[in-house]
Amino acid sequence: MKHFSTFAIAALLSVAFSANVAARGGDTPPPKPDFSSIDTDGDGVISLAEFSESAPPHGDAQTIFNEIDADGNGEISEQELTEHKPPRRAR
Ligand SMILES: [Ca+2]
Ligand SMILES: [Ca+2]
Repeated sequence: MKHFSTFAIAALLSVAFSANVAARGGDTPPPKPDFSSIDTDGDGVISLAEFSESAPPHGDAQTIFNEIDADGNGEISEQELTEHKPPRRAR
């Protein structure tokens, strides 16, 4: 029985590890919003409409948009997107 348990745990760990790797996409970092991919009309700024289409499903697009739009002019420039940092990861 002990032998079986060890095998079962090893199998479970193996599955969990594989799932974790698959979820993270291997060693590649998580996809970061790319300015050009959000700026779909290519005018150099991200409008709320463009942002809403590319925004993550969680959270309110307007709220997140306002956080990134540092100068509050209703458009996100590439600099504003680049300089915006999520609250977490603060060192
Ligand atoms: Ca645009
Ligand atoms: Ca702005």
